[in-house]
Amino acid sequence: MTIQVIPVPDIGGAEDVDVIEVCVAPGDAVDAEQSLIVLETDKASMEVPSPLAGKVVALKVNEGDTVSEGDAIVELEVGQEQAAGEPAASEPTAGEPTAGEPARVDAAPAGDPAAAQPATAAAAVETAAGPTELPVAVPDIGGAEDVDVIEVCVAEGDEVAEGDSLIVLETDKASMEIPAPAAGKVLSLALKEGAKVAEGDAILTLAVAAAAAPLPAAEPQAPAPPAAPAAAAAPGSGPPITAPAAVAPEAEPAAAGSGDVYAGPSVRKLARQLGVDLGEVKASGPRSRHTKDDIRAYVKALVDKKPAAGAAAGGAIAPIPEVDFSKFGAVELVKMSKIKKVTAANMARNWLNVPHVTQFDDADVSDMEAFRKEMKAEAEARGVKLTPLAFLLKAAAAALRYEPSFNVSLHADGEHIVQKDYVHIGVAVATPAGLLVPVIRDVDKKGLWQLAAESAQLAQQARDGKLLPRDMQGACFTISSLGAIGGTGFTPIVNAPEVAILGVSKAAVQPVWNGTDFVPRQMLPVALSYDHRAINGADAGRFFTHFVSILGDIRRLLL
Ligand code: CAO
Repeated sequence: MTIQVIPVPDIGGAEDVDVIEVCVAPGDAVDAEQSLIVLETDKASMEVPSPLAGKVVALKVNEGDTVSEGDAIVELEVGQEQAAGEPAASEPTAGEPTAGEPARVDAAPAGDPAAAQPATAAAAVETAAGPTELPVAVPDIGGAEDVDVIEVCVAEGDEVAEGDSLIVLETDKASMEIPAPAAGKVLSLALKEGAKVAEGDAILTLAVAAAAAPLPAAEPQAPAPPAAPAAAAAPGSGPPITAPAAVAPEAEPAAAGSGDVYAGPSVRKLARQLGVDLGEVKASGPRSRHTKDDIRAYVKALVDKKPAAGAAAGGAIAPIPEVDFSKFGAVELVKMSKIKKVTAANMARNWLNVPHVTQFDDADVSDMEAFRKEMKAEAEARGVKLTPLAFLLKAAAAALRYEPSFNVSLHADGEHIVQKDYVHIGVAVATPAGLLVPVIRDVDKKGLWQLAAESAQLAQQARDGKLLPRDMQGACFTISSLGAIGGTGFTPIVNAPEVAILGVSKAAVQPVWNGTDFVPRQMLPVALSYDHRAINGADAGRFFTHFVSILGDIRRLLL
């Protein structure tokens, strides 16, 4: 067993290249050709495979480091046989590739200037004056043949700047963007998405200002650097322009990097900038490739769902899981009415924003009900139906005046409360379209007949869909009565920015202890929910006791 240091191979002379992924850990057994790290420039990503099989003894780079050719990646414990047959991996021989060079070298030898030569024989065309037509061809891509064009980033007529991506190529090991060698206008495209290309194949023709046309590469560099022009010829002076090489010509085109994720370097860069794990993102591109739009959609969805973040820590709301109910039986999707949707949103808003406290009590409405029945004939004569609601409105208005801390709203500035000197009360009305809350104004100034008439009229308007927005605005407090329907109690949700709501259940005769006997009394269960930011329990106790005492003896309304 010997220890071999595996260095960064020839990466086309690129310096300070980002290590975006370390694919192995100390103790891992790796096969020859297994990826050790993934490197990424702004134009290309590439995996660096292990030249030898062995066991990782130590990591010499971390994710986020930058590396250049020759920097140590890992220490590998390898068998004698392998070690003997290979040149020392710690001595990278970029430019002198040999069978044992620890970089994957599938292309023209790195030291061969031909590797950087313009690849096609097409001639650039110079016009006498004005723009020059500049054919742009696929640069040296490490000798790879039949490479897929997975994206054409420009269209005919587009203006491009030097360095803008023209096309994206992808093999099973790498994706690379081919940048424009010069600024100009795309005159014609020579290929489409899905085409297969090799070095020298025409990409497009650019119209460039003569002065902007790239100069010929005097002496092609060896090896051609990954992000610099591989070769350029002056228009009209012979060889065509190849687009700048986007990836180390020696490097086997790089892999996606994380599992089955396929994405171009610029997409990966965007993902990294936003801290997005591409493995989590749904790919919509051809052959399940990730696009920038996929990342944007993913981030947008996260932002929209923001309250769910941190749910595991108990700091927010976890989303309710989506369930395919049809697995359990017949289902039908029924469209929600607009009112139901608004109600749902408002309920969730109020429930989440308002720290609710609900107090319960039973009002002895025996005398009130006796009085109401006495008034029945008179009510009929007036064309009014006198229900408990008018009494509830009147008692609530009196309690709001008695305990003004209930007649407030919290100011949005968080510094003030808004104390109201009017008493408008909303009444929840169940309608076929959903819940509506018309508002009766100045309840404290109106008599029972008027309140009965107005509430009946507004309830009817609500059921007929004839309420105007102003009919539903300005309430200080809400009454939600399920008394005609049933139930012994419920906890109503405060209708913010109001700070309290009364829930009324069904009155029933109950045995009540009067100190000596159980006597049958008509008891009305009531519940008071309030915003505990605005109202404290003692205030609520006073309000509720006063309210209940009025219902117990409506003569108190005169006091
Ligand atoms: N206990 C026992 N009986 C009651 C009662 C109570 N708390 N409240 C009303 N009743 C009786 C009425 O006296 C009337 O009986 P009579 O005809 O014998 O007098 C009957 O129930 C029907 O009353 P009503 O519903 O016509 O009139 P109302 O004034 O009591 O209520 C309204 C009006 C608009 C509040 C009601 O129609 C309504 O829509 N309630 C539903 C509100 C709602 O959905 N709240 C929930 C909101 S949160 O989800």
